[in-house]
Amino acid sequence: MSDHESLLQSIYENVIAGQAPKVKEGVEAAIKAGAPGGEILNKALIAAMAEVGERFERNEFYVPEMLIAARAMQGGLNILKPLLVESGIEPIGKVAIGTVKGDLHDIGKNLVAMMMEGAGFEITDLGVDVAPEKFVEAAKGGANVLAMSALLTTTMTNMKTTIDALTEAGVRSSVKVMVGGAPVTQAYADQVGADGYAPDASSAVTAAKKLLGV
Ligand code: B1M
Repeated sequence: MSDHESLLQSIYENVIAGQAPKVKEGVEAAIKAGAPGGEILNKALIAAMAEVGERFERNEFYVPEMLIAARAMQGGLNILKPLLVESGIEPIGKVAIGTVKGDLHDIGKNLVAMMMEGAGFEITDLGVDVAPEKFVEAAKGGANVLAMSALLTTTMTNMKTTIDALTEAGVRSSVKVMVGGAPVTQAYADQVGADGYAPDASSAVTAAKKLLGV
């Protein structure tokens, strides 16, 4: 195993074990050793969370283990952020992003926000458990794109509720709506009347640019 690979492997294992300080050290060491940010993200951090999800499904992990793994991953992501985000560029559009009502998962949403910020969008992060009215307010406040994330099959339906609220408030046509998150598909996006869908953070950037024609 090369130096890079063993560093990535140890980050992967420490995310699963929820060892936040070791994940931070590992990400710092991998950056210092010249590992590309995309590899640290995909091969170590995201791969580890996928494994955590599988262990949860097999009843080998419970919510507390998922939570400490998520915290460890978020710590690693924060260190990686400067590599994923370039600052000082003129905004190419305003995006308000949030995880829909009832849903507390924020890692994917944070990653999408980081990548969009890196691509030159101005980001307003509405947080998690975002009520439809908050998205409506963001649309009224001048956002060009509303980006909704959902990780639960039980909360993805709030994407439709939010789109309906935008229509009722008379602002649906003034804003582009993008949806994403593990259970969300292009077919679902079409079904709820979203303008765009992306399966991951980097294609979310491409989709948002396409929606705004930039
Ligand atoms: Co939860 N959880 N969780 N969880 N959790 C899942 C989602 C689950 C699939 C696990 C499983 O069973 N295998 C399952 C959902 C099942 C379902 O709905 N069918 C589940 C469950 C059941 C639950 C609870 C109900 C558990 C319980 O309490 N019994 C509970 C719900 C709480 C709530 O939200 N109300 C719960 C709680 C939690 C924690 C709080 C412990 C923690 C979240 C911590 C946090 O986010 N701060 C947690 C975690 C960590 C997970 C897993 C393990 C990992 C999620 C993650 O961060 N992935 C997850 C299993 C899994 O996904 N394998 C699971 C990494 C992240 C980078 O990926 O978020 O998919 P993801 O984002 C991707 C893409 O989806 C996409 O880009 C991102 C980067 O590529 N994307 C977008 C995301 N948003 C986008 C928006 C876009 C475009 C692309 O445009 C707008």
